[in-house]
Amino acid sequence: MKSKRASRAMQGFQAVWSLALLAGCGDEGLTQGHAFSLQAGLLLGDPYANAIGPGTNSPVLEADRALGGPDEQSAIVLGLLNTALVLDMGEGEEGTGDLSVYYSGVSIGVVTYVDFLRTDGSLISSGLLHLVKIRGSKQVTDVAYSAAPTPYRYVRIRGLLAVPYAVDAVEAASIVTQNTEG
Ligand SMILES: [Ca+2]
Repeated sequence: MKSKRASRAMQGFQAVWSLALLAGCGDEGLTQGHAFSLQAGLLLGDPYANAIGPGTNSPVLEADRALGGPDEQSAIVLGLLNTALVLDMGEGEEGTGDLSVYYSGVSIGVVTYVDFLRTDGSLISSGLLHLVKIRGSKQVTDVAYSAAPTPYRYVRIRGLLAVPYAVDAVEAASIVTQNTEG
């Protein structure tokens, strides 16, 4: 009797623990500022990519899955030379701050680059993209934008030789201020 009650209590504990894990899932790594910028983005404009930009090449599979907010659907950047995923932040929604990259599928910790581009495709600056080996199913990391607040229209995420990875979404910490009154 005593052991039965103990085991029932244990089951209850496990259920609560599982729920806590579920509830907490996805919040890890997201800072307060991140949540704030997400909300501000919804009010003022879209901080996510709107379209595939020029220069995206065939070693990127399902590139359009990197558009919009994180939804666990990812573009696959194959581990081939000169692979590039170029994302268009949108006209009037150019990024002006650091870029958060939602990614997954990394087998070893590696570093690549994100290029920040003007509307004409010219390079403004590049930032390091640190991809850590994924412990869970997804990860988010910030790429520093050194030329802030110069607006960037496109971001070019460079591939890595022999190390494929998946990009779910990109999010600018800040975007050009939109005049909602038109
Ligand atoms: Ca996605």
